Amino acid sequence: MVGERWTVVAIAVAILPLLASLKEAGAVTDPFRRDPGHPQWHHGNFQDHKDNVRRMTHELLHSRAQVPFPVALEVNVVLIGFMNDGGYRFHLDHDKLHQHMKSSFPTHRPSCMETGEMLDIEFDISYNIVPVGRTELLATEYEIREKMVEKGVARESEFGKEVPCFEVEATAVEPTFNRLYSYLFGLPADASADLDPNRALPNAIFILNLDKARMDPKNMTGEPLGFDSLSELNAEQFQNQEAGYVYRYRYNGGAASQVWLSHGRYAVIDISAGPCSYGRLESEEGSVGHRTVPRLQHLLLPARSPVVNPSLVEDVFCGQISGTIVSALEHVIAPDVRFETVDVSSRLLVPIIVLRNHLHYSVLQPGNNHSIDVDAIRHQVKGMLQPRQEVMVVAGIHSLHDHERLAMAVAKAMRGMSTHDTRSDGRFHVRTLTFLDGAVLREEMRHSADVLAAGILEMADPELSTRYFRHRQPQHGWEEPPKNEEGTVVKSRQLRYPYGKKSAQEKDAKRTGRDRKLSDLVAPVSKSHGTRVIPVFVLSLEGVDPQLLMEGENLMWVSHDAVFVLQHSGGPITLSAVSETKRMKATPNSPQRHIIAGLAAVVGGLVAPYERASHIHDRPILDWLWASGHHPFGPFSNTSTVSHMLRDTARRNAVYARMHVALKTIRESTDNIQAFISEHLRTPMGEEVKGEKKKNKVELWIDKFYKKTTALPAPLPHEKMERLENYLSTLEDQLVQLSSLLYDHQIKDALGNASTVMQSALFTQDYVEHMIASERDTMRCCKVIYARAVQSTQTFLYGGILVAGFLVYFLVIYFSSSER
Ligand SMILES: *[C@@H]1O[C@H](CO)[C@@H](O)[C@H](O)[C@H]1NC(C)=O
Ligand SMILES: *[C@@H]1O[C@H](CO)[C@@H](O)[C@H](O)[C@H]1NC(C)=O
Ligand SMILES: *[C@@H]1O[C@H](CO)[C@@H](O)[C@H](O)[C@H]1NC(C)=O
Ligand SMILES: CC(=O)N[C@H]1CO[C@H](CO)[C@@H](O)[C@@H]1O
Repeated sequence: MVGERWTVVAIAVAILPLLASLKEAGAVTDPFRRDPGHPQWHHGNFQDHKDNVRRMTHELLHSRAQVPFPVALEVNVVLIGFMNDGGYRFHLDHDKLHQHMKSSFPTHRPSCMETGEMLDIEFDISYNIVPVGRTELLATEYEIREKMVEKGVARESEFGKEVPCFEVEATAVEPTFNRLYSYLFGLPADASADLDPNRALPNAIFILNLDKARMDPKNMTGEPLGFDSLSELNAEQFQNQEAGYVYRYRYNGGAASQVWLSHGRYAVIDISAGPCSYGRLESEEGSVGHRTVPRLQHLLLPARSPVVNPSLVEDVFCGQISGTIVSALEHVIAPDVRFETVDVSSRLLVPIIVLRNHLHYSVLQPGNNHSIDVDAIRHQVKGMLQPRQEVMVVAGIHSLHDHERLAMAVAKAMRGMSTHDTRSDGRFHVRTLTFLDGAVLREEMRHSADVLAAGILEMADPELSTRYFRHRQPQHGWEEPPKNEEGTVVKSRQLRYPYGKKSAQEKDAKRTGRDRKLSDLVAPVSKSHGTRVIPVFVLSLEGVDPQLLMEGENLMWVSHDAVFVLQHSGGPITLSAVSETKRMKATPNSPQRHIIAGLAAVVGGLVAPYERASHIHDRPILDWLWASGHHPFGPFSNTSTVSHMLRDTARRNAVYARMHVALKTIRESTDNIQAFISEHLRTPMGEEVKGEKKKNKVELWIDKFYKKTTALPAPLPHEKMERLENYLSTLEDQLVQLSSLLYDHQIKDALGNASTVMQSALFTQDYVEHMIASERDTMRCCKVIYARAVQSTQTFLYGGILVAGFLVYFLVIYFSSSER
């Protein structure tokens, strides 16, 4: 009996490993599973960039050449279906793509959208090209096929025949891509939802080349595909790779596209989907057409020349796809910055001020189409905040009738615009559209924002109100409200020059701001220290033109300090934005998405992924390719949240803004020193002493004096120069460290360090100014010594030459006269 039992146990022990090994055999075809020994994704080493970063940083600090601060950035390009296993069994050599990207787009310098200036930052991009295996390819194809829904017909190409069209809801296939992302980068399954700003999470661009014949939804077997479907194609199958249908993605019901930005930290480019076309009517700018994203069909099955050279096709495709990758980099991974705001406040107050001209409904009441979800807004803003910053979102309703000035402002801001339409009967028709001018609104509202916001906060929580606002009661009836109110607020240090010239409005506002204050409403209030207030004005209007929009066919308008959103119950408004053959519609009833978009721009400094400042055109230009996806901007999106990729960008923007200010300050200081020295140091001929030209960089005097590479006497004491030089070399170390932190996505630490750098730059500026002022004083009383010092070396030489000249002159005179 006992023996029998032992045999059973022994058999069980023998069978268990067998079962386990069977399970493992099954796991080979199990996609997205990392087995032990799976090659680990390798986050490149900062050491590879360090020398370059240090060299550029040194140059930046020690020369007057406009060298930007280098920030190393790693981009992962994931290739799916490019190893003779995807559509057309096409092969793309990942080394070739790597070389191509590295040589054609090694650096990128973002700009500030508002000023049009380039930031003092340059991305030094390193590419990781990651090919994906067949198991994952088949699994992805299977998942996408499962989610295809038939939606009418579409044209295969510009003039092609009409074929059935299938649509894929991108949010439905997103979990598959999330798994792929976690699998590739060795992260836990829910990594993309991680909110920790200090976690190093990679950015990725997925490029898909799927086999449309294999995933043909007209031929549903309902079974996952096996490896046998990866076999070589015969000529007929090759010709038939488009499989007589078209599929497209829609992100949460937005415009149909073949590229989209996900909720996580990746973007997707599917070259086998589409073709799609979207853009704006009557505008040649940035429209997406059938050839915007490369298609293998055009390369491998050209209509005219039937013979194609495979390696040539690979080269051409490499060039084309790199263009698409660059567009993703410029628009979603390393985009421009909307406003150059340096926000060092510890608290952020977002009062949502609803101004309505009716009593029909309240947009703050939940459960309606027009409702504003304040919690969701708070959550989104939190995602873009800097570490250790806290946010308070409050909402309140005011009646526009109670605030005459604001009502007048709204009336003043209405503008007319005539457009031309062709009606369905072919007749030409002129229409007048009304829109609200945001700049006019802002001008009027900015003075009332504090007062209204304080009122709302008072209602919500009186205790918090005293923390954010200090009520100042004039002690006597005649006492003016304090003049230094603006001084108590942490100001964002920035210049507002819309592309060069300062707006007259801005100046005007400064001048007349105080006397227009709405002091008649509530007792004067002032914001307390360390609070940044971003008012969101929601204009809930009834009885207006049902087609009323704001500028630029939008329902939202932002300036660097306020957000304006329009809400009315007019019908869907037809826009000039077109997706395929349909014009997009704006629903002015639901303000939620527009509020989030506005706050993303002001709080996070995010630009819409279809905009970019262009220095060739000297204005922002549009490119609609990335207009679809997980972001709240523009007519083609239908999402009220901000993706993790853009949230990261928002946090990085804060670091960049600080760096920009710090570097600008340092540059100004060194320029000041340089100017001071040039003023006092002249050659005996009265010319300024010029630095030696060394391959387009000018060495600074401070460097020369410090290193004693010049014999000239320094007008500034050596110990002071030494202190400055020490400061510059510490700064150099700090900057290199900062670049390293940014490379590793350690945004929290980077922000802390950037603040330190900015502060010390500001202190140094003060120090330099002080030093120059005191030295100027010294110079004034010691003029003689200074003059003598200059004479000491060069003037002796010139004097010697002069004496020699006279001697020769006299000799000549003497001899010529003695001959007589
Ligand atoms: C459907 O799929 C089967 C097997 O995968 C294949 O043999 C057949 O040719 C396909 N039919 C069409 C119309 O694509
Ligand atoms: C847009 O998004 C909302 C909310 O997620 C959804 O209810 C609506 O159906 C979407 N629109 C379209 C056209 O799918
Ligand atoms: C929201 O709008 C849709 C269509 O525009 C309508 O069918 C639905 O009843 C509305 N919901 C509410 C709660 O008003
Ligand atoms: C100058 C400075 O603040 N350096 C800090 C940058 O961040 C790292 C990591 O948090 C600190 O260790 C440094 O002291």
